[in-house]
Amino acid sequence: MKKILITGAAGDVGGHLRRELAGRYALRLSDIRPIKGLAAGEEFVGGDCASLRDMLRVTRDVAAVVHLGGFSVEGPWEVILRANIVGTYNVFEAARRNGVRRLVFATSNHAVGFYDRDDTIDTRVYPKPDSRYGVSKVFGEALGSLYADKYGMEVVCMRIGNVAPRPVDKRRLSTWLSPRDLAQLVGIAIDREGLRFEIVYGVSGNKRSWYDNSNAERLGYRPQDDSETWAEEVLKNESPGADPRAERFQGGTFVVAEDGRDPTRAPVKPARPKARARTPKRKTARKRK
Ligand code: 15L
Repeated sequence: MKKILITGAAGDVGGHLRRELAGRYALRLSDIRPIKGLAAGEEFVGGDCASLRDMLRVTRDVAAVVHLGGFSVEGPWEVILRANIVGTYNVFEAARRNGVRRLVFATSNHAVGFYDRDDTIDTRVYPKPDSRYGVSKVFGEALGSLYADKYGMEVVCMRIGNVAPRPVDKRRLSTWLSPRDLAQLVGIAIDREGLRFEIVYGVSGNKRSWYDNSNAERLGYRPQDDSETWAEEVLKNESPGADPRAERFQGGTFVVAEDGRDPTRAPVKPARPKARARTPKRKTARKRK
């Protein structure tokens, strides 16, 4: 059984992938956060993508890397720089030095989020990132191209839409990727012979898709799911968006977002401040008389 490294394995997409790929590959899971409750066939090797040293340790003796790690939404530049620019470089470079030929890079629909919702785009369009996060994904794709051409690595960049058990809103009816379609696409990206550099859209066979995913189909991808199954229910619950730019462009609220949370999710209630722990008074040493 091939041993596959998944970086960022503690995240949502990592969770789906672990479940779907169980029994197909031996999985080495890596994340900056610890992962408890390992299943059979899984091992955990902790590490921070921003450390080349960590990545050299983590990428040793694996057949392929699936790089999901990094910051997964818009964020401050310093955060994106460290986690996604430096982090992605380290993963590619460590894999190269350890002789790992195959790398699957989780890029994002936000690499092309400033295309209009009326456009249908294929994988050869010029990138139009909608955020600093999107720019970091374009960087990763460019790095993949360099490592393929210069060092002979085999790289598949998967512009993931939104992985979830079902589409959650109108925009996601066009970008949804079901967990089993995700697994099918990742399986192709790991196992298909004769790849050099490929970009594919990580989306299910959605009727409302904005993507011409013929490159993925050429590689053998046959999605089993279509968001249309949930369209009626999703549209019934959809409330009109506040910003016309977010409605116009494929990237949705990422085109206007500035801070470091998933802007497409409902606002999180601010946590109530915890009662301050009382610090015990320091005993002052009595002066000797
Ligand atoms: C992404 O790239 C994010 O990682 C994810 O959190 C979602 O926001 C997704 O895009 C999306 O566009 O729905």
